[in-house]
Amino acid sequence: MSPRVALLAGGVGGAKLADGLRRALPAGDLSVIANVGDDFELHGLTICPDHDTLLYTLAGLGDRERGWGLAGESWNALEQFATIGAPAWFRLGDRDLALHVHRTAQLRSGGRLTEVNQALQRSLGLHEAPILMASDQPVRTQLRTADGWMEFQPWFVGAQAKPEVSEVTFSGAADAHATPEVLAALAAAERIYIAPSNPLVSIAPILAIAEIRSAITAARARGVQVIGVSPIVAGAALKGPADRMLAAAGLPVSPAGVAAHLSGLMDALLVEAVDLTPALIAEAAPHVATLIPGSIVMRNDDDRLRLARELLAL
Ligand code: FO1
Repeated sequence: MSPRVALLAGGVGGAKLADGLRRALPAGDLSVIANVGDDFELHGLTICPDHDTLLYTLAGLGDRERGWGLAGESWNALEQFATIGAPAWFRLGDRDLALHVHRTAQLRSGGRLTEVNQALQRSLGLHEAPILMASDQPVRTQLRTADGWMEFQPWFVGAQAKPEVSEVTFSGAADAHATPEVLAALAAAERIYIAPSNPLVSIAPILAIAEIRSAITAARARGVQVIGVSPIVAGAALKGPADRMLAAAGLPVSPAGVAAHLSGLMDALLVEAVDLTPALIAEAAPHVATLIPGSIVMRNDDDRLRLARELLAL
């Protein structure tokens, strides 16, 4: 019997593991708790990039090359945005745009973010609507750079994550509540996984919500194991700027840095087998009791399923 699972996840790396777990588990046994720190407004629309990356990936509709957005997308609206002098730095495809327009209209009619996004999931074939928003209230990742404070997407996409980050905050997190769906998923979870997403900007905003942190602590107190998957392999991030950000935070660019950032929260961290040296074990020991060697790089669908099964078998 496989355990009921809650997965904390950001965008691209999180979506790959979520896809593997969804295929490995019986329907309804996976809840994905999505980062909301990347969400923002553009063209007057509410955009939830990590939710949408999870949605398109789990629905089998995502563009595999980019990792985000829809496969086979057209870009007429984007070209027109550029022509009329509207922001075109954030690439919204035509069909993706329809989703943001509909979501925004639903929210304006009084819908709750989780319910609106779950309806979108069902409309695209995810009948059990497994993706839960960490909060229905805004929690926004903000980064201090040499140019001042920046919102997440203008930094990540607009400035290509180039400005060095000296501080990260999650505005709104102190007042944000976890959703009833997230609290129910964590209360029912028999296993909690932390995806190989950027710990500083994809996982940290979820954990910045005190009710989520407490629910994870409560789960551990009743014997639920919290197991992370390292987003750092052989001294580099699998994707994105996690390696540079760990270095800028004064942490080792290794699974030990990931463990230090999530200190005391995990029972075990799955690392690529080649990374598991006595030095790494010693460095990570104050922050996580166990490092487990595995094969964690997900290059294709088979890798996603293999990693999911590896995690479930632990
Ligand atoms: N990432 C980019 O690097 N460039 C883009 O223009 C871009 C557009 C975009 C549109 C919709 C969406 O759901 C995601 C999009 N992303 C884009 C990905 C997103 O910025 C990041 O992957 C996540 O926020 C980080 O997890």
